[in-house]
Amino acid sequence: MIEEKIYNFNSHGDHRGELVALEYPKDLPFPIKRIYYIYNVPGNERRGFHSHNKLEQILIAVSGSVKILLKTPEDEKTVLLDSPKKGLYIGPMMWREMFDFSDDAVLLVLASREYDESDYIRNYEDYVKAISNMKGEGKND
Ligand code: T46
Repeated sequence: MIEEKIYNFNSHGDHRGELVALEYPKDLPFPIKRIYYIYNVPGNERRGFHSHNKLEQILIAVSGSVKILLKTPEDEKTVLLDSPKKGLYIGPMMWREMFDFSDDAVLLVLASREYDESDYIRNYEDYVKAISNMKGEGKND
């Protein structure tokens, strides 16, 4: 069963507005090696459609909202990101798709590793095979 891991960040709010500060190891499970953000996504577009071998990430909707589908061969779960105070952790070997971006959505991603195309599994059948190989290897431990 997929159990999403949500980080609830502290926001320093006063009459001037809000500020969220994220530090490793106090607030984050890994030191950040890379940051990217996704915006201007048409509401009917879906992105992602891949898994990562090693990468860990935290996704934050710093503006607007977006839905994240987390999927394994056995299960799937949709998580709504709609607050700059909420971070969704996605670890290795989890299929993800992002969809239903609001017009004002900005999806900020904190990543544990530098960009490396060879870390991606972009074909779902390859992903299912990789999971099944991992389970096979586990049986011999
Ligand atoms: C993920 C989800 C949540 C780079 O050159 N450097 C980068 O660090 C990244 C992330 C992407 N790119 C290039 C590679 C492609 O030519 O930007 C282009 C779009 O990337 P992609 O199609 O992989 O974007 P998404 O939105 O499908 O997926 C992204 C991340 O790639 C992925 O790691 O988990 O967001």
